[in-house]
Amino acid sequence: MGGNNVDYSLYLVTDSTPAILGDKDICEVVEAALRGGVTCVQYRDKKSDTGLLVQTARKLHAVTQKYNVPLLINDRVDVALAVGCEGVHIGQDDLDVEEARRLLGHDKIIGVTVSNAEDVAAACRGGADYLGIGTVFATATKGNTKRIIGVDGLQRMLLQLAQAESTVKTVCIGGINASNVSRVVWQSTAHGKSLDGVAVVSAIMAAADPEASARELSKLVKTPPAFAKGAVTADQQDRSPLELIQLVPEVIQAVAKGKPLSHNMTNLVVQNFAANVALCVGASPIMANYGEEAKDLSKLGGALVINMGTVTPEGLENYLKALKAYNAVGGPVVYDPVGAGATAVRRAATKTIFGGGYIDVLKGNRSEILACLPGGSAVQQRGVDSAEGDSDIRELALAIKELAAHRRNLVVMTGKTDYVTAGGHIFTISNGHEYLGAVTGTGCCLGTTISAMIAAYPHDKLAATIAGLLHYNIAAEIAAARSDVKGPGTFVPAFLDELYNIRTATVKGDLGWLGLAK
Ligand code: 3NM
Ligand code: MG
Repeated sequence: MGGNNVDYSLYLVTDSTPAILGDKDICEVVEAALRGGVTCVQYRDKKSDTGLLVQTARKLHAVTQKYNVPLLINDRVDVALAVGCEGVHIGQDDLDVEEARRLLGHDKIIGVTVSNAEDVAAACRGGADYLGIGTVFATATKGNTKRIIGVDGLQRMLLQLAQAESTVKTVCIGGINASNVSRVVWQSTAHGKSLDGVAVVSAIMAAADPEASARELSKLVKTPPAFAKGAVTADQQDRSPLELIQLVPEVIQAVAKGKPLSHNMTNLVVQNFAANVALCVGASPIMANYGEEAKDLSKLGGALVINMGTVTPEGLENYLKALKAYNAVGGPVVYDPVGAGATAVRRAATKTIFGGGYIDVLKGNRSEILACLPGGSAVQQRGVDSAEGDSDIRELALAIKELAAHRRNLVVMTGKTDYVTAGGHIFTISNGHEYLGAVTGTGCCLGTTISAMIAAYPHDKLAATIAGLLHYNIAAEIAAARSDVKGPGTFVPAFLDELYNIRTATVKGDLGWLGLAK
């Protein structure tokens, strides 16, 4: 079969429409892209007649041959045969792979568009050389795409291929550009079968300088994103609860010592409470909802909390700006999808945020987390009260483990018992008190607490997150047991006291070195 030695890493799909190509010459754009580092070219033109297709394809082939890069033709086996180029790319609505193979022979490359498990299985059975998996993100370039699969859908198909021990090559397509390419490639390596490349149309064809755009994309495809180095490792996940609990004082001390910035983009209800919680655990809070500010704030070594408790269209734009700013420098991000399942707006906003960047820690109650599961969830929320549903908890726990593995992040699911996983073990924390569920904003302030911990202890976000949960819940237990606490109202100030007291008690030890050699 053809195509085994093809470099698919930066795959250019052409577009001849005025909206994308403008008045530029397609051969000049493709040549510029090849100079920039494109490794494979597909000529895609849905409108021109056969004569013009063959003529243009011949010219393009002369260009790609100069760079020793394969040229594939979209849909048209007849055009590929006439031109003698390296192969075709066929969509689900076009002729089938077996037929294309019969016409082209075994030396030519055949790629197939796939967007679900059945497509993948059929394309592999048919003997496709590579799969174009999409549509990853909504894109203006192809309006009639059947489905937007997101990175989750992409990962599910890669997992399917890994399980089938398939050697088929893969690229992803749809809305890939310089701002998301390294994250998509990195998140896609979660399951042992990684992408062989990314396919783009507008990011190069519509660029003012196609050569520079191709060069940048080519570099980004090969470079892990800034936040990759802070992701939880397999070894870190493999620790026992005992090993993790021993790290808790160290994390609390790191917060006290580092006084990290906790940058909260949070809802109107909890701003004041969250700022006080941040102070009590030892962080420096800033409540800054304006996205433009995030670029500067992201450089101060803190962490960002995105809490969509009072989401608005403008707010969502601000979240995305801040998310990109923190991602760019590898600054940790906590996302609290408040009420995610409650309304269509919130479900869409959650999708937009996951598509817009990398989240280090996803924290929510059961119904919020349910709404974040890939493919969406039919479960509707009554409101934003902490849901203590009776859904099969084991099934949910396995779902969050898979969610964390897919996204390569941490998932915290709160409730009477809290669940924490980075895709390996599922840790459970059973501390806490029912008063936490009787006053507003305690879930949101937990997000703030976790942000302080991961900012201060960024090399071990699993231990940091667990330390945050323990600090928070044990403070609640101590506060609730105080004789001056009579109910939820008196609980709040006592809770702030005890968050503070745990920190100060943890860092009280005054141990130093004399500085002499052993
Ligand atoms: N095929 P851009 S999406 C040609 O999902 C094509 O199969 C898709 O354009 C699929 O890189 C797409 O400009 C267009 O988003 C991709
Ligand atoms: Mg097609």
